[in-house]
Amino acid sequence: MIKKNQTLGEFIIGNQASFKYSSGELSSLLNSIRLAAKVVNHEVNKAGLVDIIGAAGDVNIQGENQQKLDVYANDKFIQTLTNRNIVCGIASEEEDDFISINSIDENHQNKYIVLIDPLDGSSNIDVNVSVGTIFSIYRRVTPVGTPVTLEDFLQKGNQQVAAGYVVYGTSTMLVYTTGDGVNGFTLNPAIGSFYLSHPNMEFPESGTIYSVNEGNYIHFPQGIKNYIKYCQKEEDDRPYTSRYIGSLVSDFHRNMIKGGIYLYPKSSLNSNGKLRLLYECNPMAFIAEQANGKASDGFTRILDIQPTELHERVPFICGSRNMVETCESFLRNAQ
Ligand code: P6P
Repeated sequence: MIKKNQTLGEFIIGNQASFKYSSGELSSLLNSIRLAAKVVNHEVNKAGLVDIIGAAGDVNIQGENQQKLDVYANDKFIQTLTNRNIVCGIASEEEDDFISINSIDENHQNKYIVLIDPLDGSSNIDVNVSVGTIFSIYRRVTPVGTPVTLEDFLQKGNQQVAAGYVVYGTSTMLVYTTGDGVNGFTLNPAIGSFYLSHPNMEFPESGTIYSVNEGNYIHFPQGIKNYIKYCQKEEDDRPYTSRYIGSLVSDFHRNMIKGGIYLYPKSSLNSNGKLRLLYECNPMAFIAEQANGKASDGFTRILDIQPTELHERVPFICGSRNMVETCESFLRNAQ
């Protein structure tokens, strides 16, 4: 039920009945993410003003310098989700292992797990370029009443019940799906409410923007090299425009609005690419498909990949359906 300018809270409640597990818990979960997003947005917007940027000194499991805003965002999302006593487990890019949330009465009655990339694009924090939060929600598969196990987190992306992102850009938006299309909400910072600004978001079937770090060109597989040269060729509606922000959420969001393709392929430097399957590729792939786009590793649908590790990486090609399928054909023909 779409009413322009309704708040995110009204939208969540209004669509609760259409959600097949409409127990109200998912609505409460989404509202806790809404709250955490506002708290993190406040801090992101003043990052330059307080001594919160700059490496926290720690290094996360990804081997990346942990920026203080990464740590802050991670803490806020975990704290908010835990305090609301809604989820039974959380996994995060910033946490080596998953966190079992012992519900307040210790009987593990909560049914949902959340996987998050609390601050994606963190290398952009210090240079005032947009960053984002990505979240992915599943129902647990192990028995209610017992602590969550790794099995609950290693579900295929096609089992997600909801996924979304927050983009902290020129304006702050929360974009999410529960499997019934994709809707975007823009934060009015003056009053702290998200308003429905982009109902029924969809990828244009084709586009003229390609997003890839061409600094890695010499390390790419031949099929990717051939596709990039195709994008640059003078004919039909090409050459395309190259746009690469260095924040998946921002490149994805722009491509969904204007049409385009995002690629983080495998290379001789990263045999499985860089992006993490569970809390980057799966949620973005769910959103992409709900917006009539496509997401694969170049050969296999992202949402059909069986995860084997919490922080595993996969090659990621995502965006306008026709562009992804053209790229996949270049990869197949180069085999
Ligand atoms: P590179 C950010 O660290 C991220 O995970 C994505 O948000 C972004 O698209 C990509 O990595 C950038 O990686 O290697 O091009 O700097």
